[in-house]
Amino acid sequence: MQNLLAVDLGASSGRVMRAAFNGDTLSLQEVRRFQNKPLYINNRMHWNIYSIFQEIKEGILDAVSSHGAIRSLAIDSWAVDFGLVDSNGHLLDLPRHYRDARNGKAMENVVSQVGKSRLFGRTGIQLQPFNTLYQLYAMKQENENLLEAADTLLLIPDLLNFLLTGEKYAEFSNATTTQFLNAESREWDHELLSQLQLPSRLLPTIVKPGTGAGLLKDDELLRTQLLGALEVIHTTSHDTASAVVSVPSQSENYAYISSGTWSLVGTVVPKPIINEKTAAFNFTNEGGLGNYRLLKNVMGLWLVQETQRTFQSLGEPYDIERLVHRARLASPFRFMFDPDDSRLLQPGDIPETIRQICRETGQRLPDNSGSLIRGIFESLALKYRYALDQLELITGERYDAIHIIGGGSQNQLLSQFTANATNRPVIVGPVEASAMGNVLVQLLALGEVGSTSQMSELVQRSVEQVTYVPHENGVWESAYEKFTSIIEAK
Ligand code: ADP
Ligand code: LRH
Repeated sequence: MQNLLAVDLGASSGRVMRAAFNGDTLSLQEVRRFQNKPLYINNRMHWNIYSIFQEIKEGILDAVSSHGAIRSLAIDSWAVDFGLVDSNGHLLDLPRHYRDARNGKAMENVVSQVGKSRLFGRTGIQLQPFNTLYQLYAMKQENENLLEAADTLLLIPDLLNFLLTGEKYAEFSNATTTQFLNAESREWDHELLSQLQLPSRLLPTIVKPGTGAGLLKDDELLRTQLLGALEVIHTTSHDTASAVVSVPSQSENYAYISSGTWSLVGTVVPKPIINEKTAAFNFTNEGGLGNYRLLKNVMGLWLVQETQRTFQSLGEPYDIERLVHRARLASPFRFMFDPDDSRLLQPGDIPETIRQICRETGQRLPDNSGSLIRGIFESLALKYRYALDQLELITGERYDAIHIIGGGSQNQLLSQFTANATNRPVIVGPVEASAMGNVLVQLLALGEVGSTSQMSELVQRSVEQVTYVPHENGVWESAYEKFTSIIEAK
């Protein structure tokens, strides 16, 4: 039996997972879970990276004390965000949170200088205000000193690897999400950056997922004898990349929804698809383990997380299971809205914004918490269908089943709605998809598995899968017609 550790950092929570691999199956146990909340300083929205680092270290110690020696460790996290390190290896400022309001304006400026089609054509990445490119541009406008003092830009998992090992690299899968990696050369796009007068001198060497990141050097951790020579590995360090590695499908002909704070709806393709359709639908091509994820970001369960925060501030702290239960009891299709309305991206009073959208579109308002949550789930499921239709138009394929993976795959009501809205069977699991994929790539790096098909066989042997069969097709078809007319009328 071998012990490996996956550190998986999502925008809503981080966890340290212990994986036990016996040569035939893989099981995951949560060793430590912690909330990941933005830290506001003078109205700027940051990530508390020091607190995250502390949690990771404590998680490693917890794992060693409960499970003994650990063979390797890898970190994956949400995409696009970064820290700057100076030439002495000191972190400059706390990384900014991708939902910080400053990015929208920066994207407008960059688009006006470079043009949408050149930006997409060179990178294959969808235009989203929070991409590293726009964040870097916003930083230059806001505080150029910081960029001048910096020596290296490290995305979150690369930064944490650096804090653990002293080594500075950029792992490929996450690097693609910056929107300044050239899709053709697979190297940093120096030309694009210099057009915007952004410093490409900050960018470290790109490494492939499944390669060594260095040995743990942290003195405090190494005082634990069992951590002798712990190898840190570059997994597919973008959490979505790791999640998709864990899809238990033998063929590559499937659609997935990686469901957590975001819902990433897509498929895998051998190389980026950069054409007029992908540009028009604003699909993205993110790098994976020997393939690309052609996908669309849908706003996801962020809508419910933020609604829970609003309820909490009103003294009504509902947990997700209770909300799903209430939604199940509410009446169907009271209202519907585009979950990707840009007003919903930033933290705020989401229930009120949804009511506002209902007023604008002449619909009934949600009449209680169950009805609000049901409308969110129905609108998400309908938006998944919308993205799936676009995906099929791009690839010319028909996907016979949809795999839902990640924390949101525990939401039985949303899984059923997704099956209904798409009229496809929905297969759910694994729940801890990013951690599972993270470990699979470690096993590949260690030579314990030899191919991606062996990896998905391993997941199939290790994880229980449940299938939801579509129901009420007629009702959902008419709901979808209404939905498309509402979201396309904007
Ligand atoms: P991320 O890593 O993007 O922060 P996760 O993959 O951890 O997100 O998914 C978090 C979401 O999963 C929660 O916001 C919640 O909606 C959903 N979830 C978690 N537990 C449950 C549950 N028991 N039942 C239904 N949904 C759940
Ligand atoms: C999901 C995710 C997603 C990105 C977003 C910033 O956690 O990594 O793939 O688009 O966060």
